[in-house]
Amino acid sequence: MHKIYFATGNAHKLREAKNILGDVGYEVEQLDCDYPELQADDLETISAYGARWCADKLDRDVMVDDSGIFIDALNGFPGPYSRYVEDHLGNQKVLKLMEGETNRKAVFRTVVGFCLPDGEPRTFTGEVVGTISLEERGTHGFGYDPIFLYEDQTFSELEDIKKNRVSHRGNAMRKFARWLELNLR
Ligand code: ITT
Repeated sequence: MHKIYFATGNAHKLREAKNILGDVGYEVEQLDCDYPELQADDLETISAYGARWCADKLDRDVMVDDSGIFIDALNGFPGPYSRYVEDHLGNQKVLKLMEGETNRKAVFRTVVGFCLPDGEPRTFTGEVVGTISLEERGTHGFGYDPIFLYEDQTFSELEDIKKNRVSHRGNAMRKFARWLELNLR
């Protein structure tokens, strides 16, 4: 199996997935499958549910990616609600919530979900630890990238290729690719 079908509506994730999985020999094709976003406290449950839902609906193997940013000082918020917070608050309001906060640790997490038709979904988790910057910086990337500092640069200050090497998504997708290699290829 050299092709991976990726159900996502997010063009930035698709671009990153094509690069990450392309580097380890897989072609990625986008699927249109708007799976219901389960309200759950953990990305694993949401991702597994989405993968199974799409695999059953489309009758084919499907990969999904559910991601979020977990900010220590906010007790892990926004975590699984990252999409909602980005759409309704945005980075400036997140920075406002963090004003005066000295603990700026944050973890970006991606859970890749994969399912074959009539199969059990599997999940592969990738993380990267960083800090929340004091202001938005950089022009690359998307979403929370301008406020997520990895070492001394925000993800938005890194070229895609560098972000993918260390990112939550890179780590999760490379884990998934190793599993595919051993189990399905
Ligand atoms: P899907 O169609 O794949 O579900 P989505 O944009 O809804 O796309 P998520 O729910 O996984 O994706 O993303 C949660 C939020 O986190 C959303 O606001 C994204 O923009 C943001 N996000 C995800 N990955 C990111 C990354 O690598 N860098 C910055 N922000 C990211």
